[in-house]
Amino acid sequence: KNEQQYLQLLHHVLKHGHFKMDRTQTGTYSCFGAQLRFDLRDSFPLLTTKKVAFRLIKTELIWFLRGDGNIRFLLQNNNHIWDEWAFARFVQSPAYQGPDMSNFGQRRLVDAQFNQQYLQQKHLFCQRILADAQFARQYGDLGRVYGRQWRQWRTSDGQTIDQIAQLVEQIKTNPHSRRLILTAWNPEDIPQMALPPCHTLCQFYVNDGRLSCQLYQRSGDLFLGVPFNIASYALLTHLMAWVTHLQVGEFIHTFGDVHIYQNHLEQVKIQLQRTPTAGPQLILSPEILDLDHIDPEQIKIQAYHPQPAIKAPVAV
Ligand code: DHF
Ligand code: TMP
Repeated sequence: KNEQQYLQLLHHVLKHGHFKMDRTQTGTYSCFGAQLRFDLRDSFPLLTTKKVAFRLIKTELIWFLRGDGNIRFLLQNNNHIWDEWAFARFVQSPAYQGPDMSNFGQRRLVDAQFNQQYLQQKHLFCQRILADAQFARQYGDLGRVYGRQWRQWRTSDGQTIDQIAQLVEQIKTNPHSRRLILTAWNPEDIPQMALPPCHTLCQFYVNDGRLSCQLYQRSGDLFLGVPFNIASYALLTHLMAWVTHLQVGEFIHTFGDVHIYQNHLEQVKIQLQRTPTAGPQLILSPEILDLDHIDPEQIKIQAYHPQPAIKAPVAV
């Protein structure tokens, strides 16, 4: 069963992960190398052992597919999952005049009064991104992240490559190709990214009229980010299959450093006590003709009956 594999990996990392201090100074239990396989034919792999906000997953993927790297579009869709990384850049810039926000990711977890200040400043920042297009251009941008690499990879002669358009074309005309690769890992651009891509590279594969996808994720926050990543790439596989007139096959999720943050241990234990139920169905509108301008309303999830959400702080 699909979700059981995820729970087994949670259990495995909890039991066998070695303690590792990490970039965010939170501390993780970590393993190197793991693989999950999700059969996409019968149901959609959105976890049922905790509620996962599909709305946020679809608007983030639509944002990638637009070639966008600016959080303004996310905020316009009431999606705040990337706020911290844009805010971190802003508070380090000379334009920021408010109270000291250095090391806010750590301080907000241990100092309630500071957390209030932080939430207020971040709220003001988001309001300004929405209201002021010029400010948004300057401080809403996360750099040359996923969407930019997918749709506008820069070449040495000043052109750009649209990897998504090329893939759609290749899957249609040359489905048995072994070169159906989508990569976000661009070494030249890494220094200009707010966060180097975690889902670095994926490959598509066609067999028996079914499209499968395998992702290599270099770094996986198993409790918080990975449930999003599973659903996001399952959705990408469905969308690619839709525009190339194929059925869906499998999503294979391969990990490098897969870890549980030390401050997610209680949450993980709660989740591991729960039993998964039948997964939901994905409904794509026939109005979707290309991947460039999908409306969130054109993607729906049906028969999703998850157990309650489990909150956890994200490490910045
Ligand atoms: N950093 C870290 N340390 N872990 C991540 O998973 C992560 N993910 C990023 C950017 N940086 C990251 C982008 N994706 C959430 C989920 C995905 C995501 C960022 C954040 C998140 O906070 N999810 C919560 C609440 C979402 C909400 O309702 O607003 C969750 O409970 O799933
Ligand atoms: P790192 O760049 O030091 O690896 O930190 C990135 C953290 O964010 C790491 O815990 C993995 C997590 N992450 C995900 O799990 N999925 C994602 O999609 C993103 C953007 C980050």
